[in-house]
Amino acid sequence: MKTVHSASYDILREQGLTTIFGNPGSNELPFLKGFPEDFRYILGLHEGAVVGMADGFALATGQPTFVNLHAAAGTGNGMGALTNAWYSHSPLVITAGQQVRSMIGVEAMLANVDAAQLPKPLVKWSHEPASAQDVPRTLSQAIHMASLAPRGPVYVSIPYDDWACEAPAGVEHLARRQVLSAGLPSPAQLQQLGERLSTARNPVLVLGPDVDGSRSNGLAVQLAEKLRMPAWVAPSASRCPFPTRHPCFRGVLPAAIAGISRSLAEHDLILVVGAPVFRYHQFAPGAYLPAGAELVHITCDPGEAARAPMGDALVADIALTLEALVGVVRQSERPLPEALPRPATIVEEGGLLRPETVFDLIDQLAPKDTIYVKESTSTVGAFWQRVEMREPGSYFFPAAGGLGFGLPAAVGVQLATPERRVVAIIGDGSANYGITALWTAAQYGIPVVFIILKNGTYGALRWFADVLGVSDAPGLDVPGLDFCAIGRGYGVHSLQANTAGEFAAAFSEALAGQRPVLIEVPTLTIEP
Ligand code: TZD
Ligand code: CA
Repeated sequence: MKTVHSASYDILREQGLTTIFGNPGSNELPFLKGFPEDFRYILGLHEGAVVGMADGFALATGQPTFVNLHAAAGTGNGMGALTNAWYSHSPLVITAGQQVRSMIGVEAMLANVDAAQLPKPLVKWSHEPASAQDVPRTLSQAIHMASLAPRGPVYVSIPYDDWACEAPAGVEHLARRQVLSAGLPSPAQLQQLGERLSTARNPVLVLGPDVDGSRSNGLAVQLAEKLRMPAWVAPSASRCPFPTRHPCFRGVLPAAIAGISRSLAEHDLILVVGAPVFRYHQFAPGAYLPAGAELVHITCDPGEAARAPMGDALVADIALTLEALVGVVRQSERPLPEALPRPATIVEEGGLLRPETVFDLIDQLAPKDTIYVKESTSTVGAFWQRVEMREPGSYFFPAAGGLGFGLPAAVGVQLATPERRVVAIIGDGSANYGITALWTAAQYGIPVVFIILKNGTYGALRWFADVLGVSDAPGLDVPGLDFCAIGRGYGVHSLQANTAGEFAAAFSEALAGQRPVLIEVPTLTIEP
């Protein structure tokens, strides 16, 4: 007899979901029974860390990634992390164990009452199959739903008495299904857009995370070079879509309405690719666009296209569309933009190190293809200025600003990308939300270099408090944390660095080894 259990594992195997991120409970044990040898289970000690690690893995591989959580409580613990997965189009297939079917109605312990409702609105699709026989097909649907554009997390609740049931006849067809999408604009749409770009007087490119997500960074460079236009990163950047020392590179746009208009003044055509228009943050009202400017938006996400407050939009595959556009636009005669000046080296005055100095040392010492996972909110601007990123997939930041992504995601990205080194740059505030991922790094030998910038405060909130005129808010400082002791407690080799020399030595030692290392660096607070 073929069971629901074996049919489901066949589907996961054929579809390439053989790494399972999870934290188990009794409802999940029947699923984990007879765990196949060609699968690997990555245990996280808290579901926020489980989903964060899976998110990093999914973003780095671009593939649907399987998560197994415990009932309602485990799902709830993971939901903060889903805010980021939702906005980063991360294809997470999240499953949770449910009580046996006959015990859900009486609300026995661990019954996930109204399970499909629980993770909404942070998933694309959520379901509890109506019968055991429909579990394999539901998992197949979940994988394809997560993978189709716009990608995103999905959720399936599975009663634990389903796994031992007999699978329906014909179930083997599910494992081999291919569900593909095609998304090239029509020739007429491409011609029209190409003409609009070729005849613009002063066009500008604004690139978002889905350019990096579709590995189209090189195509964005070709388009910028052909049209000789500057390239900005869309506000609230969660990935790096363009090489940061290219002459066309202009930096990350501010996340405010007025600030964007100011930064893009003088341009007559703004081409936004692979980002929402726009992911604003601080409220600074003003004109949405500079005077006289038009905006064209290419996105894989109909929701992004429809909700934008201005501009025209084209919903299409990012990579195919950029490739086609490079072909149809005419080579511009304008001079190539001039590269941004490099920021001056900071003169340290003794006392606490400045984050800029740490970043300069990282830029000097790290391999050029290093992957950075960043979650220190007050140092984002300094980081983008000072650390070169060249390759696709070089930068990950929480896409919804939900803290607890960085530390676990770094572990997931490193697991997915053993051939490149992952350096996680995490604030002393942020580190606490996902700290248990240190244990997973230590136990599975995942060699992330964790750099904890310890300024003793929620630095970005101090800046925000000034912006909002709040001078007396409680709860903005985090003194008394010893990350070396915490790191050792979770089994991670941990070092403290108080000076530039000590940091260079610790970072070099970490890079030379093949195990996870935590470096705590006491730093000054700077403005974001
Ligand atoms: N909780 C969660 C889950 N996400 C959040 N974004 C916040 C709280 C609020 N928050 C921010 O938006 S930034 C920040 C908090 C608490 C401070 C982070 O402190 P840090 O970084 O030490 O990581 P900086 O460099 O000191 O700002
Ligand atoms: Ca801090």
